[in-house]
Amino acid sequence: MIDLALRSAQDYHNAKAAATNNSESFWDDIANQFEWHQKWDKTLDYDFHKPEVKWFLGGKLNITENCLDRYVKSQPDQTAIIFEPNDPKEAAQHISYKELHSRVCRVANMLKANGAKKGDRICIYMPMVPELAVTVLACARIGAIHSVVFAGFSAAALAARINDADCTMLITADGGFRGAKITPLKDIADEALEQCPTVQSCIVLKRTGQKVAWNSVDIWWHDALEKVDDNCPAEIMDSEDPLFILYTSGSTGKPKGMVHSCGGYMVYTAYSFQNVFQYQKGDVYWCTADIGWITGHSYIIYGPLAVGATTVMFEGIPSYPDYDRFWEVCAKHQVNQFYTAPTAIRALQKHPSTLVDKHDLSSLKVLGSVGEPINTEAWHWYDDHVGKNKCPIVDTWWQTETGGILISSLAGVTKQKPTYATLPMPGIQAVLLDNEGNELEGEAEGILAIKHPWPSIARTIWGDHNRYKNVYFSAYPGYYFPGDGALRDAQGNFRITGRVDDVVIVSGHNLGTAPIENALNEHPNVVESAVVGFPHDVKGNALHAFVIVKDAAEQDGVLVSELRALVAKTIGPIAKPDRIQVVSGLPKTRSGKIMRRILRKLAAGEHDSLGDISTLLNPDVVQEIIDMR
Ligand code: 7RM
Repeated sequence: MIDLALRSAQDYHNAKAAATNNSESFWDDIANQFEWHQKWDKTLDYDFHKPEVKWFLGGKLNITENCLDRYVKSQPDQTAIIFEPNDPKEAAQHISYKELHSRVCRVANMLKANGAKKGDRICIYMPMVPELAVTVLACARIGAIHSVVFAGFSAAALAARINDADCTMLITADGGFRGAKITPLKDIADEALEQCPTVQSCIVLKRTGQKVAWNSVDIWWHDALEKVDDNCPAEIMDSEDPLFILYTSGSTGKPKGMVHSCGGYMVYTAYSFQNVFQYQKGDVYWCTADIGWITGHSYIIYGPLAVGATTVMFEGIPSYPDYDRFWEVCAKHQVNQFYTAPTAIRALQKHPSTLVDKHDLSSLKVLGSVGEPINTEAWHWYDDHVGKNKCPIVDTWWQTETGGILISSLAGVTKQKPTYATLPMPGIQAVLLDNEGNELEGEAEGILAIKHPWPSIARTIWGDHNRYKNVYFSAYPGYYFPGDGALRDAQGNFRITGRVDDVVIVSGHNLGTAPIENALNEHPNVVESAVVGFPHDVKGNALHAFVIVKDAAEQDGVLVSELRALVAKTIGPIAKPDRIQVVSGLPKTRSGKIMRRILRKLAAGEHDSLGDISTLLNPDVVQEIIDMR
């Protein structure tokens, strides 16, 4: 293993001081622990006004040599990936570093044999099976730029992403298992490819065994693999060469293809993984995200493998075959670090806690949260029932654009504070700004911004550098602007309050919708809520709350008055929602983020201009909400 570890609060403070005083020599020392074919001649070149960021300029490397070859030498038989299938009756797989290296090299040769080369864009639309991780790494092996599209997206969404990057190859599967359902990936891919003239070959993995249509571009994975061996020297990449593109939704309909580069991304994901989760050799680490999201890229594949860890890949869903699957898998594989999202915690929290308590979770040492602010109730449930009050919880704030975790406690090393992401990582200069862009000091609430680059910041938006500039660097010149609001306590801990675009001005008062949701969520019968503004004759805007309840039998009238009183008590009468609507679900993205844009339209009665809702996790609830009003 390489030694990147911060083991005490003192280590953290020293690292932070070193990174602030001389960021370049700080990152040099860390980057020096990786394997480079050629050392960089300049550590950092940046100008946030242009904007341009480059790290380890002139450095040559291949990230897969750092994730694989290095550990084939030092720990060939150590498990790299534990694969837990959707169906608990199917055997789990333990893939060693040696085996993973061999599989990656073979698939890399398969890609090459079918025409792929350095710099090509390859779209990956696959279920959460080991071949997905292998394909991602195989692209990196040959210097092709991978663009993973979450296997729950529609044909239209897939086609838009393939075309945006002019991908020449698609890797997919016949189908994917998800709980009791099968996603017909090949059918969806076929429909998408009707609109994708640049795709010359489509390699299809057999997973479900279902019948699929066959076209001239199609090649079976197993046939193509038979023709190649596993000897594949790594392509030598420039530190700043793109490693991958990953699409993230923007405020307009068109998704943004965030581009990450080889050197900086490797250094930062490894460093942050090691220190946030305090991973120790031999530990079993499980991140429940899908590889279709940045969390899966950085903290299932690259970060863990770059430090020689054992990482669990789970094909299924938390509710299948029952609502205790997460805990069953934790016990089965003796998981030490468990990393999930608040939306999953809240969903599981609705079910009897005996489902958690019946499993032996004594292997757990660290719990993590990512994706949205974690509300107080969910934080404590996680702490009490899953961690048994013995596991530090790391609330990790970051984005697709940041590549890695920017604000989080370091498990057991720096102090945690419920619902606070806490302190910036060493090298991350997080500040709070007022609306005019002035930096706020001490205890304050404002707009979160980052002053100095870190190695894994996205370098551009694929094909649209101007949009990159406008979205992230124009609102507050000289800063990276993530679009989130935050508050800071007297000790410097940050609490992310939500997207700054989720602020509603009611009768001239700026109201963040997140604190109102937190207040609503305190009610014992509320599982989840979302609050949005809608136009109001008198107040300018008024608030509409959508709430999901545990017990639908409770009288709506009683509940509504209790909720209004609760908000008045917690925040103030001004924050009382005008409307409170009980719903069975909230429209969410596939990664579990509430689509407030759609709720705003629903609250405003603009049912006809909802835009494309087909990429939602649950498009049906939209109609349900309309019908119930
Ligand atoms: C990793 C990921 C990014 C947005 C971000 C925030 C929200 C993520 C937290 C959080 C509060 C957290 N990437 N967010 N983590 N908010 N606390 N710990 O989710 O690109 O998909 O989303 O998610 O608003 O800007 S993402």
